[in-house]
Amino acid sequence: MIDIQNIRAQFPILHQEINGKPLIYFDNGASSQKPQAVIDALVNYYSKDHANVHRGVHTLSQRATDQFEDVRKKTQAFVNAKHEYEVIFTRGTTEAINLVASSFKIFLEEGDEVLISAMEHHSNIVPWQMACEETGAILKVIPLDEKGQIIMDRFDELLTGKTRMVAINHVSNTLGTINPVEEIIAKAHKVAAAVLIDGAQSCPHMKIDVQDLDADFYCFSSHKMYGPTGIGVLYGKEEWLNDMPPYQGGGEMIDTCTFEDTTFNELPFKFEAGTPNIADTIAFGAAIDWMNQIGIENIAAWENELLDYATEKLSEIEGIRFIGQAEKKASLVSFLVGDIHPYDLGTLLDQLGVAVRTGHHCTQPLMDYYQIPGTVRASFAVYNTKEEIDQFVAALKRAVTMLG
Ligand code: 7TS
Repeated sequence: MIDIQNIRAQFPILHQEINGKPLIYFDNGASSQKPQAVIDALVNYYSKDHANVHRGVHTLSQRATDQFEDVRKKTQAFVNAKHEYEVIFTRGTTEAINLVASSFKIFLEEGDEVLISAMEHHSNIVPWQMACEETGAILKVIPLDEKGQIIMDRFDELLTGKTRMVAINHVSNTLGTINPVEEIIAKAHKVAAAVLIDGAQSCPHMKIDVQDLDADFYCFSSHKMYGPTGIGVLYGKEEWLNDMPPYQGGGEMIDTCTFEDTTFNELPFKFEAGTPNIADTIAFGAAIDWMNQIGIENIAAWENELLDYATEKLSEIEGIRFIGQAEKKASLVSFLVGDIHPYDLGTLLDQLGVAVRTGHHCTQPLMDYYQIPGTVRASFAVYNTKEEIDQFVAALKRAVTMLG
């Protein structure tokens, strides 16, 4: 069991009023708030330990390097990667996917196929479109059923000997659907296709074991996991990462460099050109410690309770239409009410102190698929409460009355 009041007390930002009302923060899918431990880690690092990493003999540089590399070990343990050097630090999920899509091009030839699903975030669509455009490979889209789940029979048909890559989100940021990635990975491997899992919305909410899943690549962002912005992770299997060319050139990623020729550094440094985001990486380590201390199973259990409670309470609202009703869902509700525009609902909710996201959630093709302009999305984190959901539903009822 978790002590919700103790957890809330650790998030300074939550204790304020917005438009004269206590803040209810339900935009965790976009970015979660930060506990004091993470804020302190940033301040402590800059106050006491800052220097560039991997290059100085002096004490500060060694301290910074030790702390930075320690986070790689924590990340390795967090997702159960086999090797520490399979953890590549990036700016976030977006950069992690771009890195793979760019470097993986060497394995793509004209007529090869890349499979994505109809529920992908733009960051797991556009990099593949770019890679396909350059190589002549073909992007194919796995359709969804009316509940917002991948139609596995269609996936089975689309997966062929031509498929080189399957790129799928673990949890949809718009629908909340938890995809059967284990099954998808096992099937893809039977045709020797690689699988990239976009874990931006799963890592904050559930236990991830990349070895158990047998994922080739797994991408996630610190800022959705109670950590800072500007730092994320690409986990990649050693075999792939060794065969892939570097994404960017620069300092740190070389072994030897002359004007004629350059040889590349070993993993993970081959993929980490330039001075990394040291401070935010170290504070991300504090976020991992914080999540471990609460326990990812406890986080998941509480958020599932919030999800069930919110779904039940929202169902009372006349004219509500849930977008995304998968059997297995994580931590968010997306909906429309009657023909009220989601933007209008979001604006009124903000007046009432409730932060939700409205719009297409960077999944425009998915909105086109459902033929809707967007949704209102309430996404939960471990510090949210049932009382907040009650207040949110009451605020929504008021907003609907005013707009109806
Ligand atoms: N993939 C998914 C499934 C996401 O939800 C997001 C961000 C990204 C990738 C990109 O992550 P980034 O950290 O690199 O930006 N999703 C959202 C959202 O739902 N609202 O704002 C950002």
